[in-house]
Amino acid sequence: MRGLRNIVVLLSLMTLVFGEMGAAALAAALYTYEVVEVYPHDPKAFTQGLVIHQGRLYEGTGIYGRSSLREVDLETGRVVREFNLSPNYFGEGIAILSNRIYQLTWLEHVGFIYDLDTFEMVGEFHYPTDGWGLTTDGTYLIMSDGSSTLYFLDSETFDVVRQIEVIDGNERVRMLNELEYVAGKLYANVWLTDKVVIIDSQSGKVEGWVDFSGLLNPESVTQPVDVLNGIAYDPETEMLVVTGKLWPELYQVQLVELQSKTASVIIK
Ligand SMILES: [Ca+2]
Repeated sequence: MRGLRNIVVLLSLMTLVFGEMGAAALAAALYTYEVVEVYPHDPKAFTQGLVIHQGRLYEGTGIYGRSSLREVDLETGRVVREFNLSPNYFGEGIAILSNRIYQLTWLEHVGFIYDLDTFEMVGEFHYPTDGWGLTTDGTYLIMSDGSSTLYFLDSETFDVVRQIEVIDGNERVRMLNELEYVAGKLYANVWLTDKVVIIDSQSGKVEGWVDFSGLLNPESVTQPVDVLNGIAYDPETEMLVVTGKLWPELYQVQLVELQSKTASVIIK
C-alpha cells in the first residue's frame, strides 16, 4: 500500500510540475525594450500609420482637417512629400504593396490608393467596418478595425480572403490599432495602452507582449501628447521604430525578452 501511495504522490507531483510547465509553455513571452536611436518627429502628426519601405519612412496622420499621407526624412523628421486629405476624412493606417500606398479612414468606410512614385491618389476602395491599422505580408493587406479581428484583404478586389481572431490564452485582445508585419509575425498597438502585442499571423494566437512604458522622454514634451501608436520595420536592416500620436520623438528600439521560454523548450 505504501508503494502505491508513493506512486500516487509521485504522479501528483509530476502533474503539478508538468502542469506548471505546460502553463508556462502556453503563456506569451514578455518583452521590454532598449532605445537604439532617437529621431525627431513632427509633434503635430497624429500618427495612425507608419511604414518603412526601401529605406524610406512613410506616415499616415489622422484628425479631421489635419489628415495626411507623407514621406518623412527619418534623420530630421522633415516632411519630404505630403498629400493632405479632404477635411471630412480621418486618416488611419497605411501600407505599401506593389508600388502603391494604401490608406484607411476611420469611420468613412473608404480607403485611398496612391502611386508610390508620384504620390498621387489613383483610386479608392471600400469596407464595411471602422478602419484602424493596416499592414501587408507582401501578398495581402492586413487590416484592424478596433476589435480583436484582423482581416486579410485581396489588394486588387479588397475582398476579405480570411480573418483571424487575436487571442491570448482564452482572452480576445481587442482595440488592435496600428499594425506591422515583422518577420512572419504581426505586431499591433493596443489602443490606449503602452503595449504592443505580437501575434502569430496564421492562427491569431498571441506570442508576446512588449511593454513600452516610459518610452516617451518627458523632457522632450512641450505640448499635450496622445498614446503610443505607430510601428515600422525595415526587413533589410531589421530596424524597428515606434512613435506616438503627437509625440515629438520617434524611437528606434530593440526588444529585450523578460520571460525565459526554457520551460516550453523542455517539454517539446
Ligand atoms: Ca505600421
